Amino acid sequence: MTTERSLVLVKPDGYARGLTGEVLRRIEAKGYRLAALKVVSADTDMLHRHYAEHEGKPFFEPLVAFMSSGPVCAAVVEGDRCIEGFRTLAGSTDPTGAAPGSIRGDLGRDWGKKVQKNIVHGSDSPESAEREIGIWFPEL
Ligand code: RTP
Ligand code: MG
Repeated sequence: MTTERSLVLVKPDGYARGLTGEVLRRIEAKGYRLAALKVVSADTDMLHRHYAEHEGKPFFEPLVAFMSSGPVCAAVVEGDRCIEGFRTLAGSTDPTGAAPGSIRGDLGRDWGKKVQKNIVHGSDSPESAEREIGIWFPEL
């Protein structure tokens, strides 16, 4: 077993569409554990830190604006290889190309626009997960 933690966000589009329960259901159905959970209105300082790897890219400021446009649900997900596992559950970044069966493939609909509203975020490595958990759950 390789027990990992991942920082998962239900982004403002997913939260506003009432998909939080569906995302959490899929996480639990897979066998991962919700180690921490809360609804947060993220400020731009948090989001700049969260998305630091994308600073300077053309989609960075619009992404920060989108992510601060409404509440998000933040979760610490725990389980065997759950970092890769959740990204598989999420599907590829662009909802149009995401596989059916995945969260983005089944539910994502950023029609005709840049890739932005894709329902969820999941950490991409153990290092990213610990860094991101520190931003979203400083109390842990
Ligand atoms: P995430 O970080 O949200 O789990 O998604 P990801 O790894 O699949 O995608 P990443 O490349 O890290 O991009 C972070 C988020 O930025 C938005 N994005 N917009 N070309 C674009 O306009 C563009 N590319 C990415 C998406 O919301 C993406 O999830
Ligand atoms: Mg990413």
